[in-house]
Amino acid sequence: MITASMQKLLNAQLNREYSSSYAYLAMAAYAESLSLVGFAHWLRTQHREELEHALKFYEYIHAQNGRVTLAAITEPRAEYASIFEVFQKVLEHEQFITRSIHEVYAAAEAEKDYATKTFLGWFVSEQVEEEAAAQLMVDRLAMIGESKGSLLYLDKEARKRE
Ligand code: OFO
Repeated sequence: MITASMQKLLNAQLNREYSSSYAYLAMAAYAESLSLVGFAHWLRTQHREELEHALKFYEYIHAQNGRVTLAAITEPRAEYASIFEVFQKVLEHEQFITRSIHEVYAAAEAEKDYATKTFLGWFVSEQVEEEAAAQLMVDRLAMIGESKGSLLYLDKEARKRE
């Protein structure tokens, strides 16, 4: 079982995963509006992964005989200055998620809630990969500057994400 305060923290994280998912879908829609279908694919894949993350929290809370409560999802931003700005926001957002996962992990540690710590360990590792993937996109987009040809090349590369 989990404590009431841990349940609250896990539900809040579940909500953040859904909000992330929704934000990435809005970013995908922005990329679609520019006909950058490869970046849109990358962002939709990210959207789906966040849904899976949210469900992991859902299942874990229930497995611990807790109660899932769903809160409102933040309305995502629809417009951006460029695809470069989109990926800067992806990176910032993943850094924010890393901090929030670490906070829940620290709370589990303080409560000596070893099961929740073990559950969150997967997310701690996942965040290292998520930040690295976003950082790579930011670095590459920064590298190409205003070159449309290079942007289309990166768009094609982004389409390969599984
Ligand atoms: Fe993008 O991260 Fe979920 O947890």
